[in-house]
Amino acid sequence: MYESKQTNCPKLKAVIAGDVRLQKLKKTFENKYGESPLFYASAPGRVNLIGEHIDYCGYSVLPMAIEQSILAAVSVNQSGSIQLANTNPQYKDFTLPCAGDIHIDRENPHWFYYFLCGVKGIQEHCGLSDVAGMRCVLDGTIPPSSGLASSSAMVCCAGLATMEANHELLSKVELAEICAKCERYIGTEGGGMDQSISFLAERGTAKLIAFDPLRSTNVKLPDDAVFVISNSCVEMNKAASSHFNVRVVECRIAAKMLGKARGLDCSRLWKLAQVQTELNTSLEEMLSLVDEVLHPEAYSREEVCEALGVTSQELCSRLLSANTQHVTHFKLYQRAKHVYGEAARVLRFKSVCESGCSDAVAVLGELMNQSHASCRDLYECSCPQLDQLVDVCLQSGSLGSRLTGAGWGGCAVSIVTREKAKSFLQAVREAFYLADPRRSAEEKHSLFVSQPGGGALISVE
Ligand code: ADP
Ligand code: NG1
Repeated sequence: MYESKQTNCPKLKAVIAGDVRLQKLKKTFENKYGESPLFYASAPGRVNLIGEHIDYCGYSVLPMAIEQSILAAVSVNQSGSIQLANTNPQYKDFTLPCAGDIHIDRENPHWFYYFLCGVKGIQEHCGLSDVAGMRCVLDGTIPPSSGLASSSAMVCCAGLATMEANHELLSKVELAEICAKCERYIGTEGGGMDQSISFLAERGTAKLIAFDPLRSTNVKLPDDAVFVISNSCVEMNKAASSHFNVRVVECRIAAKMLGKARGLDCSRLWKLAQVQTELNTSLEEMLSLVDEVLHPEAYSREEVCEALGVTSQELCSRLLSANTQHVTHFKLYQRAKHVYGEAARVLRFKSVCESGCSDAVAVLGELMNQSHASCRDLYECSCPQLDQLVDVCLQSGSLGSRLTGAGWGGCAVSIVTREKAKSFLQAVREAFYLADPRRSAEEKHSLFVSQPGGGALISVE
Protein backbone atom coordinates (compact mmCIF):
# COMPACT_ATOMS: atom_id res chain seq x y z
CA MET A 1 0.00 0.00 0.00
CA TYR A 2 1.46 3.34 -1.05
CA GLU A 3 1.79 5.77 1.85
CA SER A 4 2.52 9.43 1.50
CA LYS A 5 3.22 12.11 4.09
CA GLN A 6 1.11 14.36 1.91
CA THR A 7 -2.12 12.94 3.34
CA ASN A 8 -1.99 15.84 5.80
CA CYS A 9 -1.90 18.28 2.92
CA PRO A 10 -4.96 17.49 0.78
CA LYS A 11 -4.54 20.41 -1.56
CA LEU A 12 -1.23 19.01 -2.82
CA LYS A 13 -2.63 15.51 -3.20
CA ALA A 14 -5.37 14.05 -5.37
CA VAL A 15 -6.64 10.66 -6.33
CA ILE A 16 -7.21 10.56 -10.06
CA ALA A 17 -9.04 7.88 -11.95
CA GLY A 18 -9.71 7.65 -15.65
CA ASP A 19 -7.50 10.56 -16.69
CA VAL A 20 -6.63 9.81 -20.33
CA ARG A 21 -3.23 11.53 -20.39
CA LEU A 22 -2.23 9.86 -17.14
CA GLN A 23 -3.28 6.41 -18.39
CA LYS A 24 -1.27 6.89 -21.56
CA LEU A 25 1.76 7.96 -19.55
CA LYS A 26 1.30 4.96 -17.25
CA LYS A 27 1.48 2.61 -20.26
CA THR A 28 4.60 4.34 -21.59
CA PHE A 29 6.18 4.01 -18.14
CA GLU A 30 5.29 0.31 -17.87
CA ASN A 31 6.63 -0.45 -21.36
CA LYS A 32 9.86 1.36 -20.62
CA TYR A 33 10.62 0.15 -17.10
CA GLY A 34 8.56 -3.04 -16.71
CA GLU A 35 6.87 -1.78 -13.52
CA SER A 36 4.05 0.59 -12.60
CA PRO A 37 4.53 4.17 -11.44
CA LEU A 38 4.15 4.74 -7.69
CA PHE A 39 2.75 8.25 -8.07
CA TYR A 40 2.38 11.13 -10.51
CA ALA A 41 3.54 14.74 -10.09
CA SER A 42 2.20 17.57 -12.23
CA ALA A 43 2.98 21.27 -12.42
CA PRO A 44 1.18 23.78 -14.69
CA GLY A 45 2.56 26.49 -16.93
CA ARG A 46 1.15 30.00 -16.63
CA VAL A 47 0.09 33.02 -18.58
CA ASN A 48 1.06 36.33 -17.08
CA LEU A 49 -1.82 38.78 -17.59
CA ILE A 50 0.22 41.84 -16.62
CA GLY A 51 3.45 42.66 -14.77
CA GLU A 52 6.31 41.71 -17.08
CA HIS A 53 9.96 41.67 -16.01
CA ILE A 54 9.19 43.14 -12.63
CA ASP A 55 9.18 40.07 -10.34
CA TYR A 56 12.98 40.08 -10.11
CA CYS A 57 12.78 43.80 -9.25
CA GLY A 58 10.60 42.93 -6.22
CA TYR A 59 7.22 43.99 -7.68
CA SER A 60 3.93 42.08 -7.76
CA VAL A 61 2.75 40.27 -10.88
CA LEU A 62 -0.65 38.98 -12.01
CA PRO A 63 -0.56 35.54 -13.65
CA MET A 64 -2.94 32.58 -13.84
CA ALA A 65 -2.10 28.91 -14.29
CA ILE A 66 -2.98 27.30 -17.63
CA GLU A 67 -4.25 23.78 -18.32
CA GLN A 68 -1.01 22.78 -20.04
CA SER A 69 1.49 21.19 -17.68
CA ILE A 70 4.46 18.94 -17.12
CA LEU A 71 3.35 15.53 -15.82
CA ALA A 72 5.76 12.96 -14.38
CA ALA A 73 5.12 9.29 -13.68
CA VAL A 74 7.48 8.22 -10.91
CA SER A 75 8.63 5.04 -9.16
CA VAL A 76 11.03 5.00 -6.22
CA ASN A 77 13.82 2.47 -5.63
CA GLN A 78 17.17 1.77 -3.95
CA SER A 79 19.12 1.62 -7.22
CA GLY A 80 21.22 4.66 -6.36
CA SER A 81 20.32 6.38 -9.62
CA ILE A 82 17.75 8.74 -11.13
CA GLN A 83 16.55 7.61 -14.55
CA LEU A 84 14.79 10.18 -16.71
CA ALA A 85 12.86 9.59 -19.92
CA ASN A 86 10.50 11.79 -21.91
CA THR A 87 7.47 11.03 -24.08
CA ASN A 88 8.88 13.49 -26.63
CA PRO A 89 11.73 11.72 -28.49
CA GLN A 90 13.42 15.10 -28.97
CA TYR A 91 14.33 14.89 -25.26
CA LYS A 92 16.79 12.01 -24.81
CA ASP A 93 17.03 9.68 -21.78
CA PHE A 94 19.40 10.60 -18.99
CA THR A 95 20.64 8.74 -15.90
CA LEU A 96 22.38 10.29 -12.92
CA PRO A 97 23.86 8.70 -9.76
CA CYS A 98 22.10 9.77 -6.54
CA ALA A 99 25.36 10.06 -4.59
CA GLY A 100 27.44 13.23 -4.79
CA ASP A 101 26.90 16.75 -5.95
CA ILE A 102 24.38 17.39 -8.75
CA HIS A 103 26.14 19.44 -11.42
CA ILE A 104 24.05 21.71 -13.67
CA ASP A 105 25.86 22.63 -16.89
CA ARG A 106 24.78 26.21 -17.71
CA GLU A 107 26.71 26.17 -20.95
CA ASN A 108 24.52 23.35 -22.30
CA PRO A 109 21.02 23.77 -20.86
CA HIS A 110 19.68 20.33 -21.88
CA TRP A 111 16.13 19.46 -20.79
CA PHE A 112 17.17 17.14 -17.95
CA TYR A 113 19.14 19.92 -16.23
CA TYR A 114 15.83 21.67 -15.50
CA PHE A 115 14.64 18.47 -13.81
CA LEU A 116 17.93 18.22 -11.92
CA CYS A 117 17.55 21.83 -10.71
CA GLY A 118 14.39 20.71 -8.90
CA VAL A 119 16.08 17.60 -7.45
CA LYS A 120 19.05 19.68 -6.27
CA GLY A 121 16.79 22.32 -4.71
CA ILE A 122 14.99 19.73 -2.54
CA GLN A 123 18.21 17.88 -1.73
CA GLU A 124 19.83 21.07 -0.44
CA HIS A 125 16.77 22.42 1.37
CA CYS A 126 16.07 19.14 3.16
CA GLY A 127 19.75 18.36 3.77
CA LEU A 128 19.54 14.95 2.06
CA SER A 129 22.99 13.41 1.61
CA ASP A 130 21.72 11.10 -1.14
CA VAL A 131 18.27 11.41 -2.67
CA ALA A 132 16.15 8.29 -3.24
CA GLY A 133 16.53 6.47 -6.55
CA MET A 134 13.75 7.29 -9.03
CA ARG A 135 12.52 6.21 -12.41
CA CYS A 136 10.57 8.94 -14.20
CA VAL A 137 8.84 9.48 -17.50
CA LEU A 138 8.04 13.13 -18.23
CA ASP A 139 5.27 14.36 -20.47
CA GLY A 140 4.88 18.04 -21.37
CA THR A 141 2.03 19.92 -23.06
CA ILE A 142 3.33 23.48 -22.58
CA PRO A 143 4.87 24.90 -25.78
CA PRO A 144 8.56 25.23 -24.86
CA SER A 145 10.46 28.54 -24.97
CA SER A 146 7.22 30.43 -25.60
CA GLY A 147 6.77 32.50 -22.46
CA LEU A 148 4.32 30.09 -20.78
CA ALA A 149 6.88 28.89 -18.23
CA SER A 150 7.55 25.36 -19.47
CA SER A 151 11.00 25.39 -17.86
CA SER A 152 9.63 26.32 -14.44
CA ALA A 153 6.88 23.72 -14.70
CA MET A 154 9.64 21.14 -15.27
CA VAL A 155 11.60 22.40 -12.24
CA CYS A 156 8.46 22.47 -10.04
CA CYS A 157 7.39 19.01 -11.18
CA ALA A 158 10.86 17.68 -10.35
CA GLY A 159 10.92 19.41 -6.97
CA LEU A 160 7.51 18.01 -6.07
CA ALA A 161 8.41 14.49 -7.24
CA THR A 162 11.68 14.56 -5.28
CA MET A 163 9.91 15.76 -2.15
CA GLU A 164 7.39 12.92 -2.41
CA ALA A 165 9.97 10.25 -3.26
CA ASN A 166 12.01 11.22 -0.20
CA HIS A 167 9.01 11.40 2.20
CA GLU A 168 9.56 15.07 2.91
CA LEU A 169 6.69 17.43 3.70
CA LEU A 170 6.89 21.03 2.52
CA SER A 171 4.26 23.72 2.12
CA LYS A 172 3.37 25.15 -1.29
CA VAL A 173 5.04 28.44 -0.40
CA GLU A 174 8.23 26.60 0.64
CA LEU A 175 8.16 24.58 -2.58
CA ALA A 176 7.65 27.74 -4.66
CA GLU A 177 10.56 29.48 -2.96
CA ILE A 178 12.86 26.48 -3.26
CA CYS A 179 12.01 26.03 -6.95
CA ALA A 180 12.43 29.74 -7.75
CA LYS A 181 15.88 29.62 -6.16
CA CYS A 182 17.01 26.34 -7.70
CA GLU A 183 15.91 27.18 -11.25
CA ARG A 184 18.61 29.87 -11.13
CA TYR A 185 21.18 27.03 -11.24
CA ILE A 186 20.44 26.93 -14.98
CA GLY A 187 21.77 30.51 -15.15
CA THR A 188 18.64 32.62 -15.74
CA GLU A 189 18.16 35.02 -12.82
CA GLY A 190 14.34 35.00 -12.78
CA GLY A 191 12.18 36.44 -10.06
CA GLY A 192 9.88 33.65 -8.88
CA MET A 193 6.58 34.40 -10.63
CA ASP A 194 6.48 31.12 -12.56
CA GLN A 195 7.24 28.75 -9.71
CA SER A 196 4.91 30.67 -7.36
CA ILE A 197 1.87 30.47 -9.60
CA SER A 198 2.66 26.85 -10.50
CA PHE A 199 2.29 25.90 -6.82
CA LEU A 200 -0.15 28.53 -5.51
CA ALA A 201 -2.66 28.58 -8.39
CA GLU A 202 -6.30 27.76 -7.70
CA ARG A 203 -8.83 26.87 -10.37
CA GLY A 204 -11.09 29.77 -11.38
CA THR A 205 -8.97 32.66 -10.16
CA ALA A 206 -5.96 34.66 -11.29
CA LYS A 207 -3.50 35.64 -8.55
CA LEU A 208 -1.64 38.72 -7.52
CA ILE A 209 1.74 37.33 -6.49
CA ALA A 210 3.81 39.53 -4.19
CA PHE A 211 7.39 38.87 -3.12
CA ASP A 212 9.66 39.37 -0.11
CA PRO A 213 7.85 37.60 1.56
CA LEU A 214 6.03 35.49 -1.03
CA ARG A 215 2.23 35.76 -0.80
CA SER A 216 -0.72 35.53 -3.15
CA THR A 217 -4.19 37.10 -3.37
CA ASN A 218 -7.08 35.95 -5.57
CA VAL A 219 -8.03 38.29 -8.40
CA LYS A 220 -11.46 37.63 -9.88
CA LEU A 221 -11.42 38.30 -13.61
CA PRO A 222 -14.49 39.93 -15.22
CA ASP A 223 -17.19 37.42 -16.21
CA ASP A 224 -17.78 39.11 -19.56
CA ALA A 225 -14.19 38.66 -20.79
CA VAL A 226 -12.00 35.76 -21.91
CA PHE A 227 -8.22 35.65 -22.20
CA VAL A 228 -6.83 34.22 -25.41
CA ILE A 229 -3.26 32.96 -25.81
CA SER A 230 -1.66 33.06 -29.25
CA ASN A 231 1.84 31.89 -30.09
CA SER A 232 4.07 33.88 -32.44
CA CYS A 233 5.80 30.56 -33.27
CA VAL A 234 9.19 32.13 -32.52
CA GLU A 235 10.97 30.14 -29.80
CA MET A 236 13.35 31.86 -27.44
CA ASN A 237 15.37 29.76 -25.01
CA LYS A 238 16.23 32.04 -22.11
CA ALA A 239 19.09 30.00 -20.65
CA ALA A 240 20.82 29.74 -24.03
CA SER A 241 21.03 33.53 -24.51
CA SER A 242 21.96 36.53 -22.39
CA HIS A 243 19.01 38.88 -23.18
CA PHE A 244 17.20 38.03 -19.95
CA ASN A 245 20.16 38.44 -17.60
CA VAL A 246 21.22 41.69 -19.31
CA ARG A 247 17.86 43.15 -18.25
CA VAL A 248 18.27 41.82 -14.70
CA VAL A 249 21.69 43.43 -14.46
CA GLU A 250 20.48 46.75 -15.93
CA CYS A 251 17.72 46.91 -13.30
CA ARG A 252 20.22 46.08 -10.55
CA ILE A 253 22.57 48.86 -11.63
CA ALA A 254 19.65 51.32 -12.02
CA ALA A 255 18.54 50.54 -8.44
CA LYS A 256 22.00 51.33 -7.11
CA MET A 257 22.28 54.55 -9.16
CA LEU A 258 18.87 55.82 -8.01
CA GLY A 259 19.56 54.91 -4.39
CA LYS A 260 22.97 56.54 -4.45
CA ALA A 261 21.51 59.75 -5.91
CA ARG A 262 19.15 59.92 -2.91
CA GLY A 263 21.86 59.22 -0.34
CA LEU A 264 20.95 55.56 0.38
CA ASP A 265 23.58 52.92 1.15
CA CYS A 266 23.64 51.42 -2.32
CA SER A 267 25.70 48.36 -1.32
CA ARG A 268 22.45 46.91 0.11
CA LEU A 269 20.27 47.77 -2.90
CA TRP A 270 19.70 45.04 -5.49
CA LYS A 271 16.10 45.60 -6.64
CA LEU A 272 14.23 48.67 -7.90
CA ALA A 273 11.43 48.00 -5.38
CA GLN A 274 13.90 48.32 -2.50
CA VAL A 275 14.66 51.90 -3.53
CA GLN A 276 10.97 52.80 -3.39
CA THR A 277 10.57 51.10 -0.01
CA GLU A 278 13.61 52.85 1.47
CA LEU A 279 12.50 56.24 0.15
CA ASN A 280 8.94 55.51 1.33
CA THR A 281 7.50 57.09 -1.78
CA SER A 282 4.96 56.38 -4.55
CA LEU A 283 5.52 54.76 -7.94
CA GLU A 284 4.69 58.11 -9.60
CA GLU A 285 7.47 59.73 -7.58
CA MET A 286 9.84 56.92 -8.57
CA LEU A 287 9.05 57.65 -12.23
CA SER A 288 9.92 61.33 -11.64
CA LEU A 289 13.10 60.30 -9.85
CA VAL A 290 14.15 58.26 -12.90
CA ASP A 291 13.66 61.35 -15.10
CA GLU A 292 15.67 63.45 -12.70
CA VAL A 293 18.59 61.09 -12.03
CA LEU A 294 19.10 58.90 -15.11
CA HIS A 295 19.72 59.91 -18.74
CA PRO A 296 18.18 58.16 -21.76
CA GLU A 297 21.53 57.56 -23.47
CA ALA A 298 23.00 54.14 -22.68
CA TYR A 299 25.61 54.14 -19.89
CA SER A 300 29.10 52.86 -20.64
CA ARG A 301 30.86 50.55 -18.17
CA GLU A 302 33.19 53.41 -17.23
CA GLU A 303 30.29 55.73 -16.44
CA VAL A 304 28.60 53.07 -14.29
CA CYS A 305 31.84 52.39 -12.40
CA GLU A 306 32.45 56.07 -11.79
CA ALA A 307 28.89 56.77 -10.63
CA LEU A 308 28.85 53.82 -8.24
CA GLY A 309 32.47 54.20 -7.11
CA VAL A 310 33.44 50.65 -8.08
CA THR A 311 36.31 49.29 -10.15
CA SER A 312 35.69 47.48 -13.43
CA GLN A 313 36.68 44.26 -11.66
CA GLU A 314 34.13 44.86 -8.90
CA LEU A 315 31.46 45.58 -11.51
CA CYS A 316 32.18 42.20 -13.11
CA SER A 317 32.33 40.16 -9.92
CA ARG A 318 29.53 41.81 -7.90
CA LEU A 319 26.99 43.11 -10.40
CA LEU A 320 27.31 41.19 -13.65
CA SER A 321 26.28 37.56 -14.05
CA ALA A 322 28.45 34.95 -15.77
CA ASN A 323 26.76 35.49 -19.13
CA THR A 324 26.72 39.31 -19.03
CA GLN A 325 30.44 39.91 -18.52
CA HIS A 326 30.71 41.07 -22.14
CA VAL A 327 28.08 43.84 -21.96
CA THR A 328 29.51 47.29 -22.72
CA HIS A 329 26.40 49.51 -22.48
CA PHE A 330 23.45 49.60 -20.10
CA LYS A 331 20.06 51.25 -20.78
CA LEU A 332 19.24 52.18 -17.21
CA TYR A 333 16.69 54.95 -17.85
CA GLN A 334 14.47 52.89 -20.16
CA ARG A 335 14.53 49.76 -17.97
CA ALA A 336 13.71 51.63 -14.74
CA LYS A 337 10.92 53.57 -16.49
CA HIS A 338 9.37 50.30 -17.65
CA VAL A 339 9.61 48.65 -14.24
CA TYR A 340 8.01 51.45 -12.20
CA GLY A 341 5.33 52.05 -14.86
CA GLU A 342 4.51 48.34 -15.14
CA ALA A 343 4.38 47.94 -11.35
CA ALA A 344 1.73 50.70 -11.26
CA ARG A 345 -0.25 49.05 -14.08
CA VAL A 346 -0.43 45.77 -12.13
CA LEU A 347 -1.99 47.51 -9.13
CA ARG A 348 -4.43 49.35 -11.38
CA PHE A 349 -5.37 46.10 -13.16
CA LYS A 350 -6.17 44.45 -9.83
CA SER A 351 -8.26 47.37 -8.60
CA VAL A 352 -10.22 47.53 -11.89
CA CYS A 353 -10.96 43.78 -11.57
CA GLU A 354 -12.22 44.41 -8.04
CA SER A 355 -14.24 47.51 -8.98
CA GLY A 356 -16.79 45.63 -11.09
CA CYS A 357 -17.26 48.83 -13.14
CA SER A 358 -19.16 48.57 -16.41
CA ASP A 359 -16.18 49.45 -18.63
CA ALA A 360 -13.75 47.18 -16.74
CA VAL A 361 -12.85 45.06 -19.77
CA ALA A 362 -11.97 48.12 -21.88
CA VAL A 363 -9.84 49.60 -19.08
CA LEU A 364 -8.01 46.29 -18.53
CA GLY A 365 -7.42 46.13 -22.28
CA GLU A 366 -5.92 49.60 -22.31
CA LEU A 367 -3.56 48.65 -19.45
CA MET A 368 -2.47 45.57 -21.40
CA ASN A 369 -1.82 47.69 -24.50
CA GLN A 370 0.28 50.11 -22.46
CA SER A 371 2.18 47.16 -21.02
CA HIS A 372 3.01 45.84 -24.48
CA ALA A 373 4.18 49.26 -25.69
CA SER A 374 6.43 49.56 -22.65
CA CYS A 375 7.85 46.04 -23.14
CA ARG A 376 8.46 46.78 -26.82
CA ASP A 377 9.86 50.32 -26.61
CA LEU A 378 11.42 50.67 -23.17
CA TYR A 379 12.32 47.12 -22.19
CA GLU A 380 13.00 45.98 -25.77
CA CYS A 381 11.86 42.42 -25.08
CA SER A 382 9.49 41.97 -28.03
CA CYS A 383 10.35 40.96 -31.61
CA PRO A 384 8.82 41.77 -35.04
CA GLN A 385 6.69 38.61 -35.24
CA LEU A 386 5.28 39.19 -31.75
CA ASP A 387 4.50 42.83 -32.55
CA GLN A 388 2.79 41.68 -35.74
CA LEU A 389 0.75 39.14 -33.76
CA VAL A 390 -0.28 41.78 -31.21
CA ASP A 391 -1.41 44.06 -34.06
CA VAL A 392 -3.38 41.24 -35.67
CA CYS A 393 -5.08 40.51 -32.33
CA LEU A 394 -6.07 44.16 -31.90
CA GLN A 395 -7.39 44.33 -35.46
CA SER A 396 -9.34 41.11 -34.84
CA GLY A 397 -11.40 42.58 -32.01
CA SER A 398 -9.29 42.26 -28.86
CA LEU A 399 -9.54 45.17 -26.41
CA GLY A 400 -5.96 44.69 -25.29
CA SER A 401 -3.06 42.48 -26.32
CA ARG A 402 0.47 42.10 -25.04
CA LEU A 403 3.42 39.79 -25.05
CA THR A 404 3.42 37.46 -22.06
CA GLY A 405 6.41 35.94 -20.26
CA ALA A 406 9.97 36.90 -20.97
CA GLY A 407 9.34 37.79 -24.64
CA TRP A 408 11.80 38.04 -27.58
CA GLY A 409 9.37 35.54 -29.12
CA GLY A 410 6.73 33.28 -27.62
CA CYS A 411 3.13 34.14 -26.85
CA ALA A 412 0.76 37.08 -26.67
CA VAL A 413 -2.28 37.28 -24.40
CA SER A 414 -5.43 39.17 -25.41
CA ILE A 415 -8.52 40.25 -23.50
CA VAL A 416 -11.67 39.73 -25.60
CA THR A 417 -15.32 40.19 -24.69
CA ARG A 418 -17.03 36.82 -24.35
CA GLU A 419 -19.47 37.63 -27.15
CA LYS A 420 -16.63 38.39 -29.59
CA ALA A 421 -14.45 35.39 -28.68
CA LYS A 422 -15.53 33.20 -31.60
CA SER A 423 -15.11 35.84 -34.30
CA PHE A 424 -11.79 36.91 -32.74
CA LEU A 425 -10.36 33.38 -32.89
CA GLN A 426 -11.44 32.99 -36.50
CA ALA A 427 -9.97 36.35 -37.56
CA VAL A 428 -6.58 35.69 -35.87
CA ARG A 429 -6.56 32.19 -37.33
CA GLU A 430 -6.96 33.54 -40.84
CA ALA A 431 -4.73 36.61 -40.58
CA PHE A 432 -1.81 35.18 -38.61
CA TYR A 433 -1.77 31.39 -38.92
CA LEU A 434 -3.40 30.32 -42.18
CA ALA A 435 -1.75 33.21 -44.02
CA ASP A 436 1.69 31.70 -43.38
CA PRO A 437 2.37 28.02 -44.19
CA ARG A 438 5.12 27.85 -41.53
CA ARG A 439 2.54 28.73 -38.89
CA SER A 440 -0.55 26.95 -40.19
CA ALA A 441 0.72 23.52 -39.07
CA GLU A 442 1.12 24.83 -35.54
CA GLU A 443 -2.24 26.59 -35.37
CA LYS A 444 -4.12 23.96 -33.36
CA HIS A 445 -1.84 24.31 -30.32
CA SER A 446 -1.02 27.97 -30.84
CA LEU A 447 -4.33 29.76 -30.44
CA PHE A 448 -6.67 29.00 -27.53
CA VAL A 449 -8.85 30.47 -24.81
CA SER A 450 -7.36 30.00 -21.36
CA GLN A 451 -9.21 29.76 -18.03
CA PRO A 452 -7.43 30.03 -14.66
CA GLY A 453 -6.26 26.48 -13.88
CA GLY A 454 -5.23 24.69 -10.68
CA GLY A 455 -1.75 24.33 -9.15
CA ALA A 456 0.84 21.56 -8.88
CA LEU A 457 -0.32 18.20 -7.57
CA ILE A 458 0.85 14.78 -6.47
CA SER A 459 -1.67 12.22 -7.59
CA VAL A 460 -2.18 8.49 -7.24
CA GLU A 461 -4.65 6.22 -8.93
P1 ADP B 1 9.76 28.90 -21.16
O1 ADP B 1 9.42 30.30 -21.53
O2 ADP B 1 8.77 27.95 -21.71
O3 ADP B 1 9.99 28.71 -19.69
P2 ADP B 1 12.63 28.45 -21.53
O4 ADP B 1 13.41 28.80 -22.75
O5 ADP B 1 12.99 29.16 -20.28
O6 ADP B 1 11.11 28.60 -21.91
O7 ADP B 1 12.79 26.87 -21.26
C1 ADP B 1 12.48 25.93 -22.24
C2 ADP B 1 13.23 24.65 -21.95
O8 ADP B 1 12.55 23.87 -20.94
C3 ADP B 1 13.32 23.72 -23.15
O9 ADP B 1 14.39 24.06 -24.02
C4 ADP B 1 13.54 22.37 -22.48
O10 ADP B 1 14.91 22.21 -22.11
C5 ADP B 1 12.71 22.50 -21.20
N1 ADP B 1 11.37 21.91 -21.45
C6 ADP B 1 10.22 22.53 -21.70
N2 ADP B 1 9.22 21.63 -21.92
C7 ADP B 1 9.77 20.41 -21.82
C8 ADP B 1 9.30 19.06 -21.95
N3 ADP B 1 8.03 18.79 -22.24
N4 ADP B 1 10.17 18.06 -21.76
C9 ADP B 1 11.46 18.33 -21.49
N5 ADP B 1 11.97 19.54 -21.35
C10 ADP B 1 11.16 20.58 -21.52
P1 NG1 C 1 9.52 32.83 -18.83
O1 NG1 C 1 8.67 33.46 -19.80
O2 NG1 C 1 8.94 31.56 -18.25
O3 NG1 C 1 10.94 32.62 -19.28
C1 NG1 C 1 10.68 34.67 -17.23
C2 NG1 C 1 11.06 34.51 -15.77
C3 NG1 C 1 10.01 35.14 -14.85
C4 NG1 C 1 9.71 36.57 -15.25
C5 NG1 C 1 9.36 36.62 -16.76
C6 NG1 C 1 9.17 38.01 -17.27
C7 NG1 C 1 12.29 32.49 -15.15
C8 NG1 C 1 12.21 31.05 -14.79
N1 NG1 C 1 11.14 33.10 -15.44
O4 NG1 C 1 9.59 33.85 -17.54
O5 NG1 C 1 10.47 35.09 -13.49
O6 NG1 C 1 10.78 37.43 -14.94
O7 NG1 C 1 10.39 36.02 -17.55
O8 NG1 C 1 8.14 38.66 -16.60
O9 NG1 C 1 13.37 33.05 -15.16
